[in-house]
Amino acid sequence: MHTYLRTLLFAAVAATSGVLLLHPPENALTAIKRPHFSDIASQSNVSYITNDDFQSRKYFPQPLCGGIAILDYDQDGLMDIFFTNGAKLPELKKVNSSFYNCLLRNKGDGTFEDVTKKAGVSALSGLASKPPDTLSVQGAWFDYDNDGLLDLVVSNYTLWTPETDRRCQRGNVELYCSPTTYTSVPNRLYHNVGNGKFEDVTERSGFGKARGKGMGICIADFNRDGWQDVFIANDTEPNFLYLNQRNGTFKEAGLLNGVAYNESGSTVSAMGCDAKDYDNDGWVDIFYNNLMGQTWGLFRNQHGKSFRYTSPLAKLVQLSGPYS
Ligand SMILES: [Ca+2]
Ligand SMILES: [Ca+2]
Ligand SMILES: [Ca+2]
Ligand SMILES: [Ca+2]
Repeated sequence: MHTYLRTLLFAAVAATSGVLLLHPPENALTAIKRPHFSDIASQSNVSYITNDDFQSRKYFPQPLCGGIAILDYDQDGLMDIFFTNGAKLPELKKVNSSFYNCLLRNKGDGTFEDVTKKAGVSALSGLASKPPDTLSVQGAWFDYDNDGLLDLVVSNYTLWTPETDRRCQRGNVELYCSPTTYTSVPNRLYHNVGNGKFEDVTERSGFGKARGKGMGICIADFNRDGWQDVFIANDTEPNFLYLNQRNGTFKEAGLLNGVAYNESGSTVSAMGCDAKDYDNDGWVDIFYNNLMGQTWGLFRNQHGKSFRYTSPLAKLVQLSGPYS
């Protein structure tokens, strides 16, 4: 190499090194700025452990066990935590305390108090009106009639009893049966009538007309008319979009709005979902995850008129393949 060029190259490298020495490497700054979490569970005296009564015989409800809701149940400005739990199988009964649900009250000092017994559950709430043997998956609070009281929507999966449980095996290996071997059911909507009481309005509201295998629930005003709408991801069946008709009823319009199926016109094992405006255009979009080997669904809201399946454009095909 020419001496002059070598000198220039050295000067350039030295200058670059000087810059590097004067300023910390970019990845070090990134490391400092990155948010991180500390596990503080051990600071609270909590005995909750999720118990799905796992055993060699695979009962259908086992993998659906355990959920978490974050809420401020006592309205003191601090978010509390509620855990659901499983039950002894196949009888599906909470035969001992290892299956109990758990409510943790946020004490505001980084610790939580187990108030499960103190809080109790009222049998007169009106929330126990679902058909017998219904396997529910998720609940979400929202005020669908804009009266200032939070109403409740519950996604339902199927009807199940120990007697109707199907046993699936490959050779001697126990398997969970395909969801398609189980019946589809409506989701449920409960109207908050005040004083801690609820009314089951599933039929009157139109929720009862659509039957699926409900999993994740997302609430948003997708068409920006001032009334909250509901998206429910279905496992192996078309997803639902319940559009609020502003008169106490909903119209299921998942197919018309392009969120029922993926780009190939197929259903997937949709599981959890979320509704956020991922591209900051002012219109809330829909995302769901599913099983390994399938593509997570991302639906871009087309100004409240319909949705467009944008998983390939957003490069979710490559990202989601290996994950559940
Ligand atoms: Ca609280
Ligand atoms: Ca309400
Ligand atoms: Ca709306
Ligand atoms: Ca958007």
